Amino acid sequence: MMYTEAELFEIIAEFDIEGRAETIKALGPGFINDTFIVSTSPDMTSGKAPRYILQRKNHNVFPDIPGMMSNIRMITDHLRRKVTAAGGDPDREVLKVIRRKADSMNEEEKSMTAGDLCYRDSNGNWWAVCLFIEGSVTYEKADSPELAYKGGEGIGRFQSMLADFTTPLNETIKGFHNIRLRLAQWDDALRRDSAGRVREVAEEISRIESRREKMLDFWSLAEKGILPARVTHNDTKISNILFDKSGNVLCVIDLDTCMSSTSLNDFGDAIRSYANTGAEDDRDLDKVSMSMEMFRAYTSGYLSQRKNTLTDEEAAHLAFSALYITYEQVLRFLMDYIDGDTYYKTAYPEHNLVRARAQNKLLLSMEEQFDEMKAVVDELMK
Ligand code: GN1
Ligand code: MG
Repeated sequence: MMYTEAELFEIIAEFDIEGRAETIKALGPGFINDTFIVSTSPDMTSGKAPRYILQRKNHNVFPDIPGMMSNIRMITDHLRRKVTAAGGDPDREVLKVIRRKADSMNEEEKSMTAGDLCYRDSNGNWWAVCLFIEGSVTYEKADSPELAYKGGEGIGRFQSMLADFTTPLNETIKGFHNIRLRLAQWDDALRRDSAGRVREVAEEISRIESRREKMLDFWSLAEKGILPARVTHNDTKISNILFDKSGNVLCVIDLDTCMSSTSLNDFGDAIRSYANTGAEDDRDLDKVSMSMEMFRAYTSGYLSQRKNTLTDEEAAHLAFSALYITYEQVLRFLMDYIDGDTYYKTAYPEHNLVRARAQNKLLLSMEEQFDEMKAVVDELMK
């Protein structure tokens, strides 16, 4: 649903931002939420005019938005303590969530967990706000091994700072990276064939099926606790990381999917994004492959922070996690195509199919280089 500018101004007025909102503009290519950037008029005395990120959180995807905001509060509070203790600047190095104005909240909101961090409008849509970090840079693609190294280092640090976080987190999306559950959804989608597209994608379907058992075997390691559960971000693609001007990771954003799971998800998803020589939705499959150079760079940045804390089982499965998450992504894009494009935002009718094919090409390239990937991990673990 589209909101008018006037409605967006009413929504931002619910939040305790500094100054008066001046402009609100749509931002970025997120597949799930709607994102806006809000500028404010400069404060008369300080001259400061902070900007904010206003987001409509997709409640079809996230059934419990207050529960999700509660996770985000716990995680960012923890990170703020860590960054402050290390002498860093918590307003730049941690996502800062903005509260509601106390006097605009009703009794129900006041009694809700994290009711002070989100607003539900009269259409039933949920909104949240965070501070925009000035001077930060984002990338849709890693343009150099140096950047991939820094990205790996940043995710490694994020995981290290959260290593002693023990409060249970809400499961914001049930079984998010659980391939057993995804395959059950997949079986249902094939049976339903809602959009009548199953026949058209028979070849793509058989590729998913041929890898089913291998992927379930990996996931059973997480189910049995052989791979330990840790705080994970679950969406570590490069565009969810803010870098500073010198290419260091400032801060990890988009904390909506932070949950407890195997930390290998975050490694695998990052490789899926950083090491792809093409775009996630490339139509030109010749452009898509996994760059060994980027794989090595990201992995060395990551292991520079995590080498001494990963268990032997985690280290042994690091390389496979890239195949696992890429497979899951092929399945999710294809399943959404089969369902008639109900989950991901799409720019054109066959977008999800194009995405699935491009991710499948990436998966093939990873499979071809799998032995080498494992050898790189072993070498860097020494
Ligand atoms: C979605 O919203 P965005 O673009 O950060 C998705 C991820 C996928 C990604 C594919 C909640 O992330 O899981 O990997 O698209 N997020 C959710 O690019 O489903
Ligand atoms: Mg996301």
